[in-house]
Amino acid sequence: EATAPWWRDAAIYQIYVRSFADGDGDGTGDLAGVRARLPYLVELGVDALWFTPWYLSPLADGGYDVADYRAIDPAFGNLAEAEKLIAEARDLGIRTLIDIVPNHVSDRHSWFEAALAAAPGSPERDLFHFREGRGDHGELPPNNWVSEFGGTPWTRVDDGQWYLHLFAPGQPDLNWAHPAVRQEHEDVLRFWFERGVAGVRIDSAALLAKDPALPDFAEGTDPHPYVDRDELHDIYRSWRAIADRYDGIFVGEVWLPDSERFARYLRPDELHTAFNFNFLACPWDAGLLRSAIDDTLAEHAPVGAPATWVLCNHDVTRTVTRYGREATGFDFAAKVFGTPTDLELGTRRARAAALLSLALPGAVYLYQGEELGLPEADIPRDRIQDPMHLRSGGTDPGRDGCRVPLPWSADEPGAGFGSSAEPWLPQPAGWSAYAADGQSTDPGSMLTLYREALRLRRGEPGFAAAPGETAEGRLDWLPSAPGVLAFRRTHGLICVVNLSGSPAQLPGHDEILLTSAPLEPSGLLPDDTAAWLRGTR
Ligand code: TEU
Repeated sequence: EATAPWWRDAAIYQIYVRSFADGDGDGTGDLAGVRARLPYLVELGVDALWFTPWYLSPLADGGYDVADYRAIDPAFGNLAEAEKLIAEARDLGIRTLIDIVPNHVSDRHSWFEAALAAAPGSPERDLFHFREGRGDHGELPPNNWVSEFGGTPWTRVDDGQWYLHLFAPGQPDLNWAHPAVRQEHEDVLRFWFERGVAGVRIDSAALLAKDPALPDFAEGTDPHPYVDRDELHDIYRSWRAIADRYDGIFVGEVWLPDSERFARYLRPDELHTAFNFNFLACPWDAGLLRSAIDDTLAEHAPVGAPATWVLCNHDVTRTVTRYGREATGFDFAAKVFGTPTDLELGTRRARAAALLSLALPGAVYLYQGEELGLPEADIPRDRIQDPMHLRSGGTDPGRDGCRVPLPWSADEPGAGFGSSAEPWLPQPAGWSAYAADGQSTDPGSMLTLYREALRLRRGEPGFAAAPGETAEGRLDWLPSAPGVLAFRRTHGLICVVNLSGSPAQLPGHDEILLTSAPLEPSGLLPDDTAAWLRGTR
């Protein structure tokens, strides 16, 4: 009998290496730090680790600016150590996913350095998008596109040509119409699969292909000059053939408003899974959450792919801070200095959201520090490193507030991040209160809740699929009071989340497995909390 594919219902832990744990005491997280904390990850109960880029990089965008896809940044370790880490994790039953950044390279990548040294029109320049500018003297950017980090995505070089970078100037976009670009990335995939990785997250997966004319963009232009172009599917079909040889999987960062277009990437000959972030972007509202869940399941069902559920990642506001803000009108990604938050409320909702996301059918991604209930940190302006900060003239604090070095032990300098060296980003006052060591012995902590939930998710038959179903099984909504979400998983587990504003009745006669907060004395489920029950089959 064939075993169910592991990735359909895996719990995958996202490691932002620079901020996870510092093994060599220089204030920057590294592979030695991760290796030392593998027992923690085993105890947490995750199936796989996804490492954000760990390659050689000048860190102009936290490592999403890669100078060499086959080398580990010396700040993090070296290749031999990465191989050891992959093997050690594998021995502990934990798989490794890496992050491939195909849309762009670092301006310190040898290809780009060669392109700069070469003349306009040279084969070296052809690997990128170099163009003449507009205006009488070529002094204007070649088109009207806007960078993800604000302003024009074009930078002019000494000889007067401009190069395209959808992100920071230190991230020149590759020309995916060039066969050498395809060849190189296929080699890089093989390189890492050969080293034992089980899967690959594909960064900005819908942006690689560009209209070769690089025309101006106008709202409604179809096809879009650089989003979700048909050429991408051919690229991912070649990638899939490589992955299949190693039993490797893909998770694409493919966020498209059109669910049919999204689903086109999820095919037996393309990507296994993808992120759509509708769940992450959803405010704390029962009706909206239910629609986000239903829409996500509905877009995956026809193509037979499992959904992925994400509450937080290295690009967005930490969950407790997000949910502690007014449920109406917040933008999950846009960050504003000093936006007030109610951390007590946010933490209650984040605990409930943890039980909700871990009960949904599909794979779940857990961003480091979420299991500690870390809030978004306010980073002093002069310490911000994220290029996103430059968008809108520095009024946006960027994404560093969710990338602060983790607190491991309350009584050590830097909250136990690794040494007495100052962590690369400042930890806010009170960070030690979130330390993993204190939480691990506290039955009421966020860490204990995550451990319990992940343990049940692995072992509880209520999560299991029925015969003939895919590994992740099914979800059926149960009748419930307004503002209460209640659903049943294939083999009986029931999840109830109360967003009604007042205590709610639990379905009768079911054994309670886990709650995100104590029940009311009357046996009611408090507002903004969740429960898992063992239902009848
Ligand atoms: O993000 C891609 C992406 O679409 C981002 O612009 C995202 O919309 C933004 O961070 C707001 O949430 C990926 C990585 O996750 C991000 O960290 C990188 O900066 C980016 O690619 C460039 O590689």
